[in-house]
Amino acid sequence: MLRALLLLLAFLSGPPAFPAGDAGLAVDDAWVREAPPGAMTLAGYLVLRNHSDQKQVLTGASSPDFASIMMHRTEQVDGMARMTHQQTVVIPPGAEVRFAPNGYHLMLMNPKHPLRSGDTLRIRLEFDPGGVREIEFPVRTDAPGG
Ligand SMILES: [Cu+2]
Repeated sequence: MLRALLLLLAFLSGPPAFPAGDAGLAVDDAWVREAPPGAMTLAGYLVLRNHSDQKQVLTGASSPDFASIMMHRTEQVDGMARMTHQQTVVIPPGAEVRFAPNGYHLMLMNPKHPLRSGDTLRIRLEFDPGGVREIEFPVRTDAPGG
């Protein structure tokens, strides 16, 4: 709620509505789900909003806290949840793509140290043509507002 208010205030304070270099691409509601100790993977979630009139493509992600990060999508196939690797994720002009449980997620592989609820980590997202964005992901037990 406070965050929404701050965003509204930022918007009302006049142009530019988006910071220089933003390229009309907003990244919101980023979080990582806390996993049991020793877990080899964690899942990261966020919302990508493309306010521009050109397609944006998420082409990769990385973080010093993980050996690697992949984009996955969970889909129901014959009643079974199945994760498929996504080489890229396209955000069409004017559209938003939600990374959320049971859908798209960042698959965070092999954490280099324990991550507990309350920690914050940084993940580098690469967009074409939007460029590189460093996003803070709080570690939580459940979705923001959920
Ligand atoms: Cu996955």
